[in-house]
Amino acid sequence: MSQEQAFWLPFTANRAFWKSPRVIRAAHGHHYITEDGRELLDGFSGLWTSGLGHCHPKIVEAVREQVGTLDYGMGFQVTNDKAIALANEVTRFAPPGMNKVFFTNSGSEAADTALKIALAYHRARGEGQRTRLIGRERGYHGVNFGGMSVGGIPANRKVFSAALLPGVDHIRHTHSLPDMAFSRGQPTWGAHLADDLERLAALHDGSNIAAVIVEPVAGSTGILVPPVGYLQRLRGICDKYGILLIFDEVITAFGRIGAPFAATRFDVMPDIITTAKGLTNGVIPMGAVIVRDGIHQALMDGPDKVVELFHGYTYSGHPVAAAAGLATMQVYREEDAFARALALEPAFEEAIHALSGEPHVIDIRNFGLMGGIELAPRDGAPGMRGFDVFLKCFERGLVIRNGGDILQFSPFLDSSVDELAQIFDTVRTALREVD
Ligand code: PXG
Ligand code: PLP
Repeated sequence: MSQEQAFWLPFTANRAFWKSPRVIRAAHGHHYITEDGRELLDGFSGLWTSGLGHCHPKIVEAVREQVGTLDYGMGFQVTNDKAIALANEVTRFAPPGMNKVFFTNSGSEAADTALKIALAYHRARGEGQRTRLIGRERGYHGVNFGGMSVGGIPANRKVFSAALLPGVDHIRHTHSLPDMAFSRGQPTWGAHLADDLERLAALHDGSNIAAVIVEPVAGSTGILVPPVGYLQRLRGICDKYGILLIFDEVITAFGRIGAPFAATRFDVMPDIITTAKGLTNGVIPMGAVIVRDGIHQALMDGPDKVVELFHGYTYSGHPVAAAAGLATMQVYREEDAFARALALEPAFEEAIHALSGEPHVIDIRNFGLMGGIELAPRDGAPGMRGFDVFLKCFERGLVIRNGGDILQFSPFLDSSVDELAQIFDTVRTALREVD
């Protein structure tokens, strides 16, 4: 590509990228096709998005049909049939008592929407003093101002420091290499880290805290698996002080950890769930906020012709996205996709942990079909070794993702054991090649 290109890529080293661009032009099933005709195995299910595989015929057909029937419909004071149907379908998968769904277009918007709903809820109940929001170190809740503020990724916050929301604190993250390296599944050490919320409740008085938002399993910062008992303890502390618990399930929902939601798998019920990605199998952008009935009810209080929540997006409940979502929910059921993911988990765990002892590897962790391999950073160049492994894998026909020096894996819900072997054999070769 000799000509200067206009496209500015997100979360990408743009200048290095354009020196040797990686461009995909098609996909089918578990593979991508590049612009120069190479077939690549997708080891990341899109970007955690596409658990059912690319271009699933039933979802493709539903989108085709919908775009020729209702391309867009006004979403404020009017709606469309597909948005109504999808909200109902989503609640069939959601934990009991969580029967109201607000649509957004991304996980970032879902995070900001959830925080606003939390504030509105407390105010509607006469607890308008509950304004403080609590996130967690190493949390990722997207890149909009709310999500960035409760998020705990230093690089995402640094440049925007002065514009972060006021009144936000963070509890400690749950990862500790000395205490849990090479754990399989949930580490047994670390439930006490939830008590950090007690510290903030004491400091600010719990009655001033609106909500705590956490990823049940943190994804973007390298698969941080909650210690046994940690999420239960967090729930208990929230109950003690009347703090809402928000689970950001943008990654963990819809089969990624072998269940409809992490709430189901861990049997810990949040008050609000945010999701996106697997909601439409990544086919059309869409996110959602699912709330406990009582939260919605508290806001349905004033005169009935007055808007209850001054919030929404032009594309909230977009009919084509909703049609993709409906087809996705149907395929999850027909293919028994969450049970298949759960059944694949032991093979995935074996395959990823077989890389312990390979060069540079200082930790391997997994839960559901989420896996991370942490590499020792190069002296003075953090992240570069991970990036080089990503590039080597790409050259060898495999797409993975590196978050700095942590390699991340997100196979399809119906990946085969052979594909898992191909993924980790390629990574092994790459690890032996990089310095
Ligand atoms: N919350 C969580 C838990 C996420 O994982 C978002 C919110 C934001 O969603 P949108 O749709 O606005 O991107 C995410 C997104 C990675 C990676 O490398 C993960 C995400 C995005 C980009 C990279 O793991 N997750
Ligand atoms: N900016 C302007 C000028 C707008 O008119 C709108 C929506 O009408 C927005 C931003 C928000 O866009 P969206 O609803 O797609 O988030």
